[in-house]
Amino acid sequence: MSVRAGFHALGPLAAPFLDGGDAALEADEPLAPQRLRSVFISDIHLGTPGCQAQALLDFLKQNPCEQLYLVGDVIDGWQLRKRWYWPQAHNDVVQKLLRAARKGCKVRFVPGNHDEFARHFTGHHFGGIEVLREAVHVTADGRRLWVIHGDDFDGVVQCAKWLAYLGDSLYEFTLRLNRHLNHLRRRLGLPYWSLSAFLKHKVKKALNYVMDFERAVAHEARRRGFQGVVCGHIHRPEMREIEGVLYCNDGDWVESRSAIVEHFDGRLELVHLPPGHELPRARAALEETA
Ligand SMILES: [Mn+2]
Repeated sequence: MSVRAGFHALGPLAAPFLDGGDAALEADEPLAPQRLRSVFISDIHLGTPGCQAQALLDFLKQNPCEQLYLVGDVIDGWQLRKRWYWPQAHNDVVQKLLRAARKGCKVRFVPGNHDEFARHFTGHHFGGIEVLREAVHVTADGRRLWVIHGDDFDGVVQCAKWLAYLGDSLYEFTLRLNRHLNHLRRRLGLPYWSLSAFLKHKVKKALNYVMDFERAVAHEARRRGFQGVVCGHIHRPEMREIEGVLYCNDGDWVESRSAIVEHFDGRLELVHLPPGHELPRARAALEETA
C-alpha cells in the first residue's frame, strides 16, 4: 500500500495533510531568524476542543528553530473518530508545521498513542516531516537524548518496583507486551487504556504514579546508554535529573502550554507560554487526553 493510498484509507483524518499550499499564511509571515537550535513539543491533541491551537501558533511563530520534534499525540485520532472537530486554527497548526519543514527546519514526528495511526508510516516523509517510532537527538554539547512519546511505559509503571527486582530482560519484555496488548485492544475495538482516566480515579495515588512513570522512563534511558530522555504523554512538564539521567517532559498544549527547547550552546530549558493568552471557551473533552 502506498503512503498516499494509506492516507486515503484514513478518510477525513488525512484531510489536513493532503491540503494544498498555504499561500495566505506565507504572505504575511516574513522568515524570522532562528532563535533556538531545537524545540520539543507534544500532546497537542489537535481535533479536540481542549487543544490550545492559537497559543501554540503564537509560540511557534515566536520560536523558530533548526530542529523541531513532535513528540506524539499531535492529532487526537481517538477523539476525532468519536466526534469530528477541526476548526481553522487546527488546520493552521498543521500548515505551520509543514511550512517550517519546507523552509528548512528539520521536523521529526514521533507518534503517540492518540495518533498511533501514524506509526504505520514509520520511516516515511510527509512534506519533509519524518515519521519515527522513536528518535535520538544529539545536543550541541554532545549529549545523546532518547526521544519517545512515553505510552510504552503505561503497562509497566505499576509493576516497575517489582520488575526492578526481576531484571531488565523481563522489564523489556513487559514493555513489548504493552505495545502488543494495546494493538490488540485497538483491533478488538476497545479503547486505549487511558492514563488520565486512571489518574482521575486514583487521585491519591496520582502523584506516586507520575513519579513512577518518570523513574521508569529515566531508568530505561540510562540502561540504553542515553544521557537524557525527552518524552510527553502524562501532561506533566518537568526537567530534572533522575538516577543520573536528565528527564525532560515537554508537557502539553491542553493545559500547561509548555515545551522543551535547546539553545545553540546545547543548554536545555523547560519553557511555558507567557501569560496573556486567552484560554479557549470550550474546555470540554479535557478527559481522555493523556
Ligand atoms: Mn499520550
